[in-house]
Amino acid sequence: MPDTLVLHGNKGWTSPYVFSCFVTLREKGLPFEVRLVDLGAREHDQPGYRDPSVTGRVPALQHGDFWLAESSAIDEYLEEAFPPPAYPRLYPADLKERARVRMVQALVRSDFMPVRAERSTGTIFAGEPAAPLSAEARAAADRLARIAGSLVAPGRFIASHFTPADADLALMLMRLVGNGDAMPAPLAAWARAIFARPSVAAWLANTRWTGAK
Ligand SMILES: N[C@@H](CCC(=O)N[C@@H](CS)C(=O)NCC(=O)O)C(=O)O
Repeated sequence: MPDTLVLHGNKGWTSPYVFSCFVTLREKGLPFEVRLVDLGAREHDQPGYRDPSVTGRVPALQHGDFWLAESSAIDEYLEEAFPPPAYPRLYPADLKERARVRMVQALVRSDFMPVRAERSTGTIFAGEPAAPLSAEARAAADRLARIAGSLVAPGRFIASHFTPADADLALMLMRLVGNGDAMPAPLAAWARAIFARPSVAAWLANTRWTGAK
C-alpha cells in the first residue's frame, strides 16, 4: 500500500501557496486528498495541525507520516519523490533552466508586495472587491509586466516545458488581469493560457473565479 498524499489547504481556496502545490500534484498526475483548514477559526493554531505541519501555516503536505511545509519546498519534494520518467518532469533537467525556475518561484514569493496587498487572491478567487490601484501598486504592476515580459511569451514557458514557476507567475499576473487592470496583451494571453490548463481549472472549480476580465 503506497503512502497516501494529503494537501492541507485553506477553507476559502484562496492561498497562492496552496495553489502552487495543488497544481504541481495535478500536473504530476498524483492521487491526493485535500483537507481544508479553517484559518478564520484559527484551526491552524491547534496543536493537532500546528505541530506536525512545522510552520502552522498552509500549505502542508502529508506523505504517509512525513509532513512538509513551504510551498516551493513541497513542489520540489514532489518532483524528487515522483521523478521522471515515471512521472512528468516539472523541474528542468538543465541546471541553468532549473535555477531560473527557482528564481521565479522565489521572486513571486518575496516581491511585488503592493500588487499582493491591493490585489489579494481573494479578489479573483473569493469575490472580494478591488479598489483602483494606487500609484505605488501600478508601478509594481508595471515592473512585474517588464520582468514577466522578459521571461515568457504566448506559447512559451519560463523553461522549455511547464514548471510550477509558470503557475506561480500566471497567478501573480492574474491578480491584475482578473481584475481588469491594464497588462500587456501578450502577457494577459499567456496567463489565460496557463489558467486554461486542466490542473489550474481543477483548482478554479473550487473557487468563485468567473474568468479573466
Ligand atoms: N512561505 C509560505 C507561506 C505560507 C502562508 O503564508 N500561508 C498563509 C495562507 S496564504 C497562512 O497559512 N496564513 C495563516 C497564518 O499565518 O496565520 C509558503 O510558501 O508556503
